[in-house]
Amino acid sequence: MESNRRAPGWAGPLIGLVSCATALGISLLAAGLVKASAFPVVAVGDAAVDLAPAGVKEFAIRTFGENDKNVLVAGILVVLAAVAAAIGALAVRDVRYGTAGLVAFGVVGALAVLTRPDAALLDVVPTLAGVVVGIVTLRLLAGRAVSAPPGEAVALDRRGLLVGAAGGLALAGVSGVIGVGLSSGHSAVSRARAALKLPRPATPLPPVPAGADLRIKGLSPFVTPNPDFYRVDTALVLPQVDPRDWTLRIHGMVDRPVELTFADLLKRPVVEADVTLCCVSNDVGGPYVGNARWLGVSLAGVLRDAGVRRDADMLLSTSADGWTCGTPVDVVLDGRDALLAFAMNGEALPVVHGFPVRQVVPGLYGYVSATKWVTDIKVTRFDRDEAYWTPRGWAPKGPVKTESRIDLPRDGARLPAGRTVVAGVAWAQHKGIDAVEVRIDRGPWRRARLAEAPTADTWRQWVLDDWDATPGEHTIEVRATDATGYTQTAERAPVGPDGATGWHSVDVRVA
Ligand SMILES: Nc1nc2c(c(=O)[nH]1)N[C@H]1C(S)=C(S)[C@@H](COP(=O)(O)O)O[C@H]1N2
Ligand SMILES: [Mo]
Repeated sequence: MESNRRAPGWAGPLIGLVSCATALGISLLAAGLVKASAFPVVAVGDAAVDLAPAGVKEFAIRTFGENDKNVLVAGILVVLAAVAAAIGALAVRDVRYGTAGLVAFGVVGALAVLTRPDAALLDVVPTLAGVVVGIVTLRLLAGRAVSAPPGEAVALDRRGLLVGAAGGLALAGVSGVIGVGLSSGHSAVSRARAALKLPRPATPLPPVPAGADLRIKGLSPFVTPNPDFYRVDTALVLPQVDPRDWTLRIHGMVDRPVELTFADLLKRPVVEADVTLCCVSNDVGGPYVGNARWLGVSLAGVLRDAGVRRDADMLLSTSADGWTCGTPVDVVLDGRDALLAFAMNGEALPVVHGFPVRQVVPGLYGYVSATKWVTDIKVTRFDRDEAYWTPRGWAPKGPVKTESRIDLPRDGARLPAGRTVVAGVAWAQHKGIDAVEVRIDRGPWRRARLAEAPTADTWRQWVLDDWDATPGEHTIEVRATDATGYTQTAERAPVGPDGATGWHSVDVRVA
C-alpha cells in the first residue's frame, strides 16, 4: 500500500520548486508595492553583505568586480532552489514537513528584512505574502501527487500535477514581472531627477582646459563619462530618494542642529569643482577611480552654520539605506572643495551615484568621504563613533595614497616594433602630481610628459611618446611624484586596511 502511494522521484522537487517560485513571484509583486529592498532575497543578500567577513568581501570585489552583487544574488537563488526541491520532496511524504520548511524560509526572510538599518514593520509584507502563497501552492500540488483516498490503489494525478505546476509558474512569472516593473520604474524619482533644473554656480569653472586631455585612444579621458564611472557600494537595490522628501539632518556636537530640505540646499551658493574620486579597494593598476565635474554646495559652509564644537573631529554621515562613513572634520573645514553634490558632469547625479545628494571630498578615499544618498550627518568624535567599514578591518581614516597607472599599452599586449606610446593617469588628490616617470626593463627612469591639471584635486594624464620598442618581452613600470615631493616606492601593500601601494607594471611582447 505505502509503495503505491509514493509519487515518482521528480514530483517532490518539482512541487517544491514551483511553490518557491510562486512565493518569490508574489513577494516580488508585494515588494514592488512596498519597497524594492523588502524583497526577502535582497534583504538576505544585504544582510550577507553586512555580515560577511572583510576578507570575503575583498575577495568578491577582486574576483567579480562590479558584478559582485549579481553573483551574490545568483548564489542565494541557487541555495534557495536546492532547499526548495528538498522541501518539495518532504511535502509529498507529509505535507506538514513541507509547510514547516516554507515557514522556516519565511522566518529567515522576515528576520533579514526587519534587521535592515532602514527597516519598517510594513517591509515584512512581501515575505509574508510570498510564504502564504507558497504554502497554498505546495498544499494544492502535493494533493495532486498523492491523490487517492487511503485503502484504494492510487495513480499519481500526473495531469493535475503538471497543470497545477504550469499554473503556479505562470502566476510566479506574471507577478514577478509586474513586481520588477513596479520597483524599477520608480517613476516619481526618475521624473523628479529628469525635471531637476541645475542651478548656476556662483563662480562657474572655466571649461576643462584642452591641455588636460591628451586625447590618446585607449587613455582614460580626463573627464570620466557618467556611464563609465566606477560604482562601489553595499546596496543590492539602489535607494530611491525623492528630492521632495529628502532632508539632511546635521546634529550632534553642534551649536544649532539643522535640517535642510533640497530646496534649502539649492538656495545656498553653488560650487563647481573637478574632483577625482577613488576607492580604497582599488588595487595598483585597478579601475576604481574616475574624475568628474561636480556641482553642489560647500559642506564646510553648512557645518559652519550649524556651529561645529571645538572638540569634535568626525562627521558620521549616514545614507538613506543605513550605510555610514566617518570623515575627519579638519579635512572638510580646511578650505578644500568638500561638497554636498547634486550634479555630476552637467546632469543631476545618477541614482547609482547618490541622487539626490552625495558627499565629495577631494583627497579622501570614497569609504571615508563620499556618502551617496546622504541624509544625516552627526558631528562626533572618532573615539566615540565608528563608521561601517571600521569594525570590518579598514582604517578609520583614509587619505588617498599617491598612485599612477599605465593605460597604454595594455598588460599582455602584442605590439609591433618601433615608436610606441606609453600613457596613463596619476593622482594625488589635493596635493597634485608633479612628475611621472617610466622605466622599461628596469632601466633608467625617464620623465613622462604631463597633461595640464586645472587643480590639485584631479588626476593628471601622462605620456611617454618616444619609446622605441625592440622585439622581445618588455616590462613597463611607472611611478609618480606628488607636489609634496613624495615619490611612490616599490613597496607593495594590499588594498586593506588603508589603500594599496607599489608601482603599476605591464608586460608586453613586441614582434
Ligand atoms: N551610501 C553609500 N555611499 C557610499 C558607499 C556605500 O556603500 N554606500 N561606498 C563608498 C565607496 S567605498 C566609494 S569608493 C564611493 C564610490 O562612489 P561611486 O559609486 O559613485 O563611484 O562611494 C562611497 N559612498
Ligand atoms: Mo571605496
